[in-house]
Amino acid sequence: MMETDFRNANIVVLTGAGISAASGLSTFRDQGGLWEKYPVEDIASPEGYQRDPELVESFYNARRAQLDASNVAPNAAHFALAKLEQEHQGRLLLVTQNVDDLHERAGSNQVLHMHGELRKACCPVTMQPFFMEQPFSAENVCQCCEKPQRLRPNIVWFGEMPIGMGEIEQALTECDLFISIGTSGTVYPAAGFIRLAKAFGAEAIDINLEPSYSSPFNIFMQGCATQQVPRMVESILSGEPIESTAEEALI
Ligand code: BV8
Repeated sequence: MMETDFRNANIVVLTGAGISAASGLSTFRDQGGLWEKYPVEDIASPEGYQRDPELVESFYNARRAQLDASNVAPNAAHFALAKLEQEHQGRLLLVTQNVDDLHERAGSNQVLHMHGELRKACCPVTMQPFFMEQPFSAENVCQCCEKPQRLRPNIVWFGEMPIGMGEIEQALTECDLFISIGTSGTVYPAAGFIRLAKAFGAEAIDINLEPSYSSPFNIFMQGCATQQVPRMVESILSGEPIESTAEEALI
C-alpha cells in the first residue's frame, strides 16, 4: 500500500494501447493484435514504408477510419485522466504511446503523443505535422517543397526519435509519482521511463491486466483500466492510500 498523500504531487502518466482496448481499438501484442497480421518491420519502420508505401498507407488508413467508427469512443479510464487534469493541484504530464485521439475526446487538453498521431500527416522532408482528413495516397503531396513530396503518416516508427523526449525526461526527474497504464513495457525509450522516475525518487503505479513489466513498480493494480484508473484517480484526488489489487504489493 502507498500512504503518500499525492494531492500536490508532480505526476507523470504514461499510457499504452491497453487503455484504448475497452474502446474497441486493437492493441499490438495481445491475441489478435495489430501486429499479428503484419510483421512490424513492414509497417512500423521507415524501411518498410520505403519498400511498400501502399501497404503502410493502407494499414494507417484503416486505423484512421476506425477512429471515426460509431462504436469507438473514450472509456472511463480516459475520462478519469481528464478529471485528474482538471482537478489535480500538482503538475501533471500525460504522455501517451497511443496515436488515437481518445484522450483528447475525453477532455484531456495537454497530451504528449510521443509516437505521433493517426489524424496527422507530415512532409517527409520538413517532418512538419498537420491535421489531414483525406486518406494517405500517392496523390496526397505536401505544399512546402519545390518538388511536392508524398505525405507520410505522422507516426514515429522504429529507429525514429520519439516526440517530446526532452520534456518527458525533465518531468520524470522531477515527478513524485509515475503511473503506467496499459502498456506491455516492450518499446523503448518509453519502457525505460519507470527506471528514470524511480532513480529520482518517484513512487510508481502500474495498471495492467497482466504484470507485464511490473517488477520495479511500488503498486500493481491488476485489472481493466476502465475499473482501475477511476479508482486510482479518486485516491489521488482525495489523498487516500493507494493499494495493490494483486495478491501482494510488488516491491
Ligand atoms: C528510438 C508506431 C532512438 C505507432 C511504435 C533500447 C533497448 C532495446 C531496443 C531499443 C532501445 N532503444 C531503442 C530501441 C529500438 C526500439 C525498441 O524499443 N524496440 C523494441 C521492440 C525492443 N525503439 C525505437 O526504435 C524507438 N525509437 O528509440 O529512437 C533514436 C535515437 C536517436 C535518433 C533516432 C532514434 C521508437 C519506438 C516507437 C515505435 N513505434 N508504433 C503506431 O503504429 O501506433 S511502437 C508500438 O508499441 C506503439 O507505439 C505502442 O504504443 C508501443 C507499445 O505498445 P503498447 O502500447 O504497450 O501495446 P501492447 O499491445 O504491446 O501492450 C498492450 C498492453 O495493454 C498489454 O500489457 C496488455 O496486458 C494491456 N492491456 C490490454 N487490455 C487492457 C490492458 N491493460 C489494462 N486494461 C485493459 N483493458
